[in-house]
Amino acid sequence: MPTPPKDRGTLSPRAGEATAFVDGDGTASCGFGWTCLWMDANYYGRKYTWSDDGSKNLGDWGIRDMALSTRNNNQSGGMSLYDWRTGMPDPQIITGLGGCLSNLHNYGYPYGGNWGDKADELLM
Ligand SMILES: [Ca+2]
Repeated sequence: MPTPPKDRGTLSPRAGEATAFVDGDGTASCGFGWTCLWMDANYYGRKYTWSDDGSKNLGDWGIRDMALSTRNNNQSGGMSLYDWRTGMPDPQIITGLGGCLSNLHNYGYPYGGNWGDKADELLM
């Protein structure tokens, strides 16, 4: 499994931030100022939320290669998911401000296949 690129994925879990998860209820609910990931498509499965901008190594939360739905309700800017590749550019998929992606299986991956269960890093 590729390791984090230099100076990326440096923000570790903090108290009060995404240290617990809830089960998604099938709606893209994500509070203002927050960015949310669900482990199943269509906003089901375990839901993780973050409010602090920065780069997060999803492995620190035990959810590397697991995300399937996204919602970006942060206060400003896009949210990127990265798949770390060794010796190749790291592909990214962006969820625009106020936007959501219901099923990453539906988004083509640059090296073939789709984005389902690939994200290693969240940058917000
Ligand atoms: Ca990956």
